[in-house]
Amino acid sequence: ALDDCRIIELPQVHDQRGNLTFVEGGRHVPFDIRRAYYLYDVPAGSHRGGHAHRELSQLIIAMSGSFDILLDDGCEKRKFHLARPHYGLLITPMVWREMDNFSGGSVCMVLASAHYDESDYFRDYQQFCAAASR
Ligand code: T46
Repeated sequence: ALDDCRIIELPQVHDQRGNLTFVEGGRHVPFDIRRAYYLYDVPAGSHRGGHAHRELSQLIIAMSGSFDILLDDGCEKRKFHLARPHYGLLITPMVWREMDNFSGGSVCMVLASAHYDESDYFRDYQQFCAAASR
């Protein structure tokens, strides 16, 4: 699953008025978009994430500012830095994620393949690793 996680470059339309980026479900992301949410007013030094999803796929975009995301499939870890609104990080199911190093004023937007469902979360790392190694 970690090999399917990747940075996706999104289309950009530039003109003298500024830039425009768009994301189409099933086209720029390999899922239908069922939910969007965003993290903002994140205090310096905050850690977010610390969980994995059974079924959910997501695209994470730094709409403003920057932050780091560490992905972990239970065997291998990979670190990404997001800093531009026309790149998104695709995270597929069964990948643990941790987010930190949020810059001041950063906004993290997430496009998700399903509505919010707490039963889709692994919030315990040992339980996640046990399930991931099965
Ligand atoms: C993820 C990272 C990037 C809702 O009620 N609806 C929602 O759509 C979401 C995402 C969360 N919540 C509630 C659940 C918790 O009581 O908001 C509270 C904080 O959620 P959480 O601690 O999961 O937030 P993060 O920033 O650690 O994680 C979130 C997503 O949950 C997660 O899927 O990948 O952002």
